[in-house]
Amino acid sequence: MLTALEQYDPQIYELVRQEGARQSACVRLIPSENYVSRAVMLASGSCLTNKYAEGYPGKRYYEGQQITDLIETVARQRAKKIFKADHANVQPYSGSVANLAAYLALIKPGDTIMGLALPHGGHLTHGWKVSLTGKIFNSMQYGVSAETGRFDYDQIRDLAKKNKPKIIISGCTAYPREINFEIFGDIAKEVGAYHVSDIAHISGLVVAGIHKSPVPYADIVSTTTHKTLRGPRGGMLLCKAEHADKVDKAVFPGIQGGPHMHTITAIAVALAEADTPEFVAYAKQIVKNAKAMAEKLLECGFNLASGGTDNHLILIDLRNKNIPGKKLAKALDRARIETNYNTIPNDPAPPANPSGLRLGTPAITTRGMKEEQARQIAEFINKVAENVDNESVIEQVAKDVLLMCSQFPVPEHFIIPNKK
Ligand code: DSN
Repeated sequence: MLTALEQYDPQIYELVRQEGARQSACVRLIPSENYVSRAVMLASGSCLTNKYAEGYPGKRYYEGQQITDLIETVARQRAKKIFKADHANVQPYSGSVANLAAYLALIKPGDTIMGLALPHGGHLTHGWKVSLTGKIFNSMQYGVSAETGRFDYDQIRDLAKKNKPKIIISGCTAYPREINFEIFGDIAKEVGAYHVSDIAHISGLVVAGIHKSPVPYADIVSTTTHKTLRGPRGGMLLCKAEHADKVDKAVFPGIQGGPHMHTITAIAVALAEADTPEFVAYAKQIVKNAKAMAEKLLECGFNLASGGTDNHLILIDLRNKNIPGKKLAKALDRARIETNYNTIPNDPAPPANPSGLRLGTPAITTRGMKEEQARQIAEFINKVAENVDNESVIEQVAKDVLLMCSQFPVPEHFIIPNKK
């Protein structure tokens, strides 16, 4: 396939090659990113991209569905099996669309939803005001405790009793601690709300049994299929049997048209990969690496939101270091360490230049890095933070990172040969 690309469009081939080389020659710590397997990559780029399949297996609006029906059925069965769910919809184009579909399956525009505020680690689509979900629903937001950086479930319960939401959303994009989905489910029941749980970040940890699953405690569970789950970029909804029809109708025809069958094919592959002992070992190592990195960062004098991590991500509060998150993220990028600047709970700085830095270990763990490398990366981060205006030190760190990367090559399909 790459040869064809090179012959037909050398300009784009060269850019794809350069991006492959970039991803190979840096330490990627953005917690929502990963490296997918050769099998997932091939399925994503397969002939299934050519097929329209509006509808669901056995009930499509276009002909020629002999194979697509089989593929989507396999993907749904695999999702139901590994998440232990009654029903799975594998068609959402992304996590954002999946979340919107989950809400519209259960409630009407104008109804009240209650999710975690974006600056506290929630997602745009949990009702943040600039998102459609914050405009078409009456959105109330909860936060994390100012003292602990963790959820104060009593506070969330009080807020729910006061605001009487129709949906309570659990799940986060920048919360480093275990989430008690059972309590979220109880609170929702107490106030007569539905519980929608968005496990986009931790779904790989959930299927591996490293993080407790929300499936028994939520009406609908939403996830992306990449991140820790290590599949293609896509979304998925899991739900109890009673909501199956409403969920399917909300996705199609409610929000989407034709499903991306090439993505669904790759999701099916990723779900099979996640159903293996190797994946469980991978997920365990993600958390071990995050804990080792967090401990070393603490030793280096960094403050961490909530004081550490239970999962794949770390949120550094840089206020004691007096370095804006964006400045450090850019210096780290020059040192071949890829992170993202992020708000911290109750951040006094604006979101465009916040006080935090978000890190995660899914991608480095896929490369085979272990606790030793995680600690070493924390030391690199410290060195850059201490020399944020010193380009020669940053250049030296970049060389050290490159050496480390060469010792932990990315999956071989990622290396696109430079024939020049
Ligand atoms: N943008 C994703 C993340 O980085 O967490 C969430 O959708």
